[in-house]
Amino acid sequence: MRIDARPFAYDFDLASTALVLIDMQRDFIEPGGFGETLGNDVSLLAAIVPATQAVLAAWRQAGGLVVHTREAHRPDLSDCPPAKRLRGAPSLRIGDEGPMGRILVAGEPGNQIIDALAPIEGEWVIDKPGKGAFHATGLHELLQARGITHLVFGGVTTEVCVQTSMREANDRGYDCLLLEDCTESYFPQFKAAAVEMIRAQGAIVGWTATGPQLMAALASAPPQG
Ligand code: TIU
Repeated sequence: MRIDARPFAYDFDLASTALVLIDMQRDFIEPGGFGETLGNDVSLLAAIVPATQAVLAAWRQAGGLVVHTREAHRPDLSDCPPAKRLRGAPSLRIGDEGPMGRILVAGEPGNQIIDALAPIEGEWVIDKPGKGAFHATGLHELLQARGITHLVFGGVTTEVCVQTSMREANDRGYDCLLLEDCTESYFPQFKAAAVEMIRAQGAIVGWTATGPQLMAALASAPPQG
């Protein structure tokens, strides 16, 4: 399959490509979670939910692998370095009790993926203690075992967890595509800059395209199997 991406065409094969949705969690998208404790207007992020839902539905229909990630710490915070915890908002830090349970802690209501994009059976859910999806998760080994070479990214936030994950993936040899309308930042100027820096210098980190471009490619492909 081919997408007329930027800065040039992105070729991929469904069987060796995963859709990776980064941290579409209540903690970032809904009021009362980690994102808001950091002083952000979280309402900006909800805007990408319909476009992301459409892509997820099309990818599921095509039979592709879906990987969801969650930024999540163990309840004892043994996987949260003090350097990370102490740089949060002083009023409500990682592990503290917030309106949606303990902030950024696995199993808490706020840590769940939003209902609109909830994982279904057979999809991977990777809890990650860092910003990047490859740090301390075993994701690379899982993807290698499955023969995955290409990753299509969406999620939040563009310049933090999405870009970090794309850079980690790029260094591990994956061809990475970012869906611009399926990613968002609390800072529109940071999103714009991240998108530009990813595709600059001949796709130095990866390619960019839109959800409808991906869906058009899926629709034009011959049926699998
Ligand atoms: N603060 C911010 O923009 N993002 C994060 O802390 N985590 C993710 O991006 N998921």
